[in-house]
Amino acid sequence: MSYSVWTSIPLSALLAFCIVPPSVGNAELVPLEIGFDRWMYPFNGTPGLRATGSVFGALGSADFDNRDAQVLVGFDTSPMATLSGSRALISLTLTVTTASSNTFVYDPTVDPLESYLSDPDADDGRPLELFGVAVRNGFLRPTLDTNSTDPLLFKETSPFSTSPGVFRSSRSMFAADALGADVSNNVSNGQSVVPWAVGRTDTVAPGATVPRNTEFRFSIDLNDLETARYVDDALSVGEIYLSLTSFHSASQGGPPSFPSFYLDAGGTSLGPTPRLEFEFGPSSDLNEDGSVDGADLGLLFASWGGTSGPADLNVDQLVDGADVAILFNYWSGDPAPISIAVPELGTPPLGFAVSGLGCRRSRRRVNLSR
Ligand SMILES: [Ca+2]
Ligand SMILES: [Ca+2]
Ligand SMILES: [Ca+2]
Ligand SMILES: [Ca+2]
Repeated sequence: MSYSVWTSIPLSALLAFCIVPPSVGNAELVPLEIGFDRWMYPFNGTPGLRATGSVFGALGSADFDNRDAQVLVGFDTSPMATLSGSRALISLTLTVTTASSNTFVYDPTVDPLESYLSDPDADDGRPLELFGVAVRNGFLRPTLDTNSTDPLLFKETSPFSTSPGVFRSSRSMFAADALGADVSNNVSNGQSVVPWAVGRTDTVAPGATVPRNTEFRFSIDLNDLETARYVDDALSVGEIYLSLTSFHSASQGGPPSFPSFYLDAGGTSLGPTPRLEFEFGPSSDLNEDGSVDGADLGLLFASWGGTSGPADLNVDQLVDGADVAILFNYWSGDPAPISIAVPELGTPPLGFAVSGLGCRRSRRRVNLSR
């Protein structure tokens, strides 16, 4: 079995930076509406037209994936092409809304692998887990274009598998880690995997049943460098895809015991459809003259140690070296600095070393700071 992964950014390009926790202040929020949704389940007879999509597992089955029913979502990120060219991405959150009524119990934390094998589950319920996606069966990547006739692009209505009657490890598009490895059977493979986010809500207590129209938010962990690379590549291409999964149990003919979520039903919907919210910090072009250069660096240093303002590029309530790193990442002046003596916190930035050419941006990039 082979698969292709839809990422290509050198990890080295990201190592000097990191993402900070979600915050407010000078941040700019960009919400995106759903552009692709697919209930990725072997017996979905109306792909691309579903009003809802459910997630559940099939542990112990030799025929079906452990993460049997998945919900795939995609978004057009092109509206952020300009923003992501000068600002650090500081948070990324997927929101989905339950269409199911009191069919499952809220568990806000990852359950250890052993709890799916031999150990008892320490807390009630199972978490909702979010991953990236990858494709196989000859597909090169997904597409938002539902009218595409390109056989190399997986769209909402593309076949679940190109192997008739084979359901395990054969789905054409699947939940994957940031390197493109299929995580759909991690339990039977004995692999502990870390989801990119777990669904959380403030309106239901852990251990309580979840009513219809409950919003779940997935705050994607951008501190993970591989995940950040996946997101960065998606911004470059202009499309991002994610997979929602869980190990809730399901029994044929029995009452629902798993979550389902509103989808767009091919253009109509019965409730709030999935949305994705990008949060960017302030522009590195602090003086708004169209260039990120020494003048902006000077303004940043003038704000050194401050706890707010546009120079706090990662919106962590402190102007420090992390913000300098972000500014360098978007440097467009000439020459670009490649080394700098960053002052200690609280110390006025009396001087810095500039040498050579480098650090010039040639593409959008996710910024990372500590
Ligand atoms: Ca848990
Ligand atoms: Ca649990
Ligand atoms: Ca400037
Ligand atoms: Ca900062």
